[in-house]
Amino acid sequence: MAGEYSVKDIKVLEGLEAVRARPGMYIGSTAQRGLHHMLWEIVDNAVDEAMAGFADTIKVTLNRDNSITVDDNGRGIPVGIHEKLGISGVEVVYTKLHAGGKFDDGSYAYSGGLHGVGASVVNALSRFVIVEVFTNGREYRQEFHSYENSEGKMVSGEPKTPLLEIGRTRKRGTKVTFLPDDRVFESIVVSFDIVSKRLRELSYLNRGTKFIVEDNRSRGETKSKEFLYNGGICDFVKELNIGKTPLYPEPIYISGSSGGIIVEASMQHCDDYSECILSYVNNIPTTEGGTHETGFKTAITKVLNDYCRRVGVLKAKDNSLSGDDFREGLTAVLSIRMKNVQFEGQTKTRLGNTEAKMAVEIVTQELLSAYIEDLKNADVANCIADKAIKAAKAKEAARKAKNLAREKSKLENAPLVGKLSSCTGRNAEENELFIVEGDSAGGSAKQGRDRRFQAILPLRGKPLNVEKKQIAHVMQNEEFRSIITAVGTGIGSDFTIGTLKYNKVIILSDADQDGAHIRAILLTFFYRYMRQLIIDGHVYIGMPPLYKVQKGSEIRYAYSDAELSSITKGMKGYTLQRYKGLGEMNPSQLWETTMNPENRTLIRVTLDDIADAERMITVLMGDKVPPRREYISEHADFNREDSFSGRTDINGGIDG
Ligand code: TSJ
Repeated sequence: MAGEYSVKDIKVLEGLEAVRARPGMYIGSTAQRGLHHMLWEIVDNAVDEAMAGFADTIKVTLNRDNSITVDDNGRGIPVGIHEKLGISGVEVVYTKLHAGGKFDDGSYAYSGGLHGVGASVVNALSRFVIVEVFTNGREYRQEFHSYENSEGKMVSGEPKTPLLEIGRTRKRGTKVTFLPDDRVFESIVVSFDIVSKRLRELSYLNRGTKFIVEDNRSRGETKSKEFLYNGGICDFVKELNIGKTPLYPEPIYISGSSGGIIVEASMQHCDDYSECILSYVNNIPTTEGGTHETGFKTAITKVLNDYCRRVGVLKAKDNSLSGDDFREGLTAVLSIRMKNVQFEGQTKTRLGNTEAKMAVEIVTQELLSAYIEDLKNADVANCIADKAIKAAKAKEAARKAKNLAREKSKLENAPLVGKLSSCTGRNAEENELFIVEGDSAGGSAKQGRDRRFQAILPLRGKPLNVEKKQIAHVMQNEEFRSIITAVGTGIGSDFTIGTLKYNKVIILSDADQDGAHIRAILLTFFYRYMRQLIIDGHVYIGMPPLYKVQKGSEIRYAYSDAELSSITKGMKGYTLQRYKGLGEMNPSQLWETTMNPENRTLIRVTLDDIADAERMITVLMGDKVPPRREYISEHADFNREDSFSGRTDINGGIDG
């Protein structure tokens, strides 16, 4: 069998060896993200089949040996011999770099993969891949493997068998099982939660396709979840609005295409003041937005201003309302499909294609206008117009209040940030702002810090819960005023990252429920009013120790219960102090354990998943009790790990 493959596969295998040599180039990283990326590459192929209308069920199975099976009930990867390459379709997909299951540029060009690298990369980075195809009453199977040969050289993604006809079957579809290579990845254990979240998102974005995840890894019990939304992105919007009060019962839905770009959007306003637009290109979240989102917003502003003028809510002499006014309280999901996607931005999650702006603007303008102008929808249109007028008035009132405050502070010549202890250094790149819970901890932090680059802003008591508050209200709040002034960027539509005064903004609160609440309020504030600060990775959570272990003159600190037991294991005659708050540490202890860049641990707050963050924030910080109770009873466990999952959903990662 070996001889049969040797000649024609030489080139192919060289290709896959390149993937082995530099996996990061193909899947981003070899950490958890990269591992899951492998799975998404495979799932994307099945999603393509569903989008083409040939499959309606996709299942991901997590197996005991850490291998993963993905199957669909579509037409099956073509088993015929590829005309030019002389090998089966299955083998093309798995051994040709960039073949990725797309045989021509026709109906399959919309597939997702972040890098779009395809199944061959997954093959190159797996110990084995087994492909089973069920089609035309027959079952086929081919295996691939990666191994170290007798000369100690890695052979990657080599066919172990040819494509074999196994027998007869009544099934239809493709089934792929692969074992990520533990010689490549830091860990090969896939997260059930991450898979569930992504499949749920995919099921919203691909209406009518059932996604199943099944976890068979723990002995005796199988965990599984199923996602199927016949309402597609409208169901998504409804779900995001759980815990809020919609102004009209059904989300607006539009779907059309222009210039070969398929556009789909759903939107619904609620009685609160936040704006949440989730956008996707080819099922990939565009966290940083981009051209499609711009086109969407432009069209909404235009259509709704036109409506307001036509019905006389705006008179000839009135200025048009701003986009912000129409987006106050708006939840929307925008999903487009297009070819040759270009990503830009800090995290490569902003769409750059200019043609996308045009297409979305044209489709949205036409279809939203048809919806709004339809007499059947007069109530909806009036609700939106009403809401926008109120928003504009509130903004005007806020502007006046702000000017007043500015005049006043000019008069008194009092700096707004009375409590801030700034640092002496002027290099924003190096500077850090610690927002510290409580005056006493604030005092310790001031004495303990390195004043050359660390500034301290103590917070007295609990800050205002900004969720459900209008921006004007937030700006009148003294605590937030001092934060806004200290950070230097401005907020909301005035935000500019260029004037940021600190590279790191670090939240330092106690390791108890109150501390978790304060942290949640502050994160909500940054998420709602300075989101870019989070997206660009400037927001951190400081981690004070939970315990001090002292034996004689030797002192050690433990940051978790696990660390405490490992420190005290076998130790005799020590004293243990549990820190209930930051205030219990003296300045030098606080510096040593929590502020000194040499020793401290910071958690960087990241925003992978806006849908998730939105859900968590409205549920935890909003004013409706039942959903909050539900969420807390699902997640509550106020131990260390979990008080940190207060920041999660806005997901964290450790940074030295
Ligand atoms: F690529 C892959 F191996 F990763 C993979 C492909 C993995 C999984 C789970 C599913 C698939 C897959 C591919 N499912 N369905 C298909 N369909 C095709 O490849 C296909 C079938 C028929 C035709 C046709 O034109 O007749 C075209 C294609 C692309």
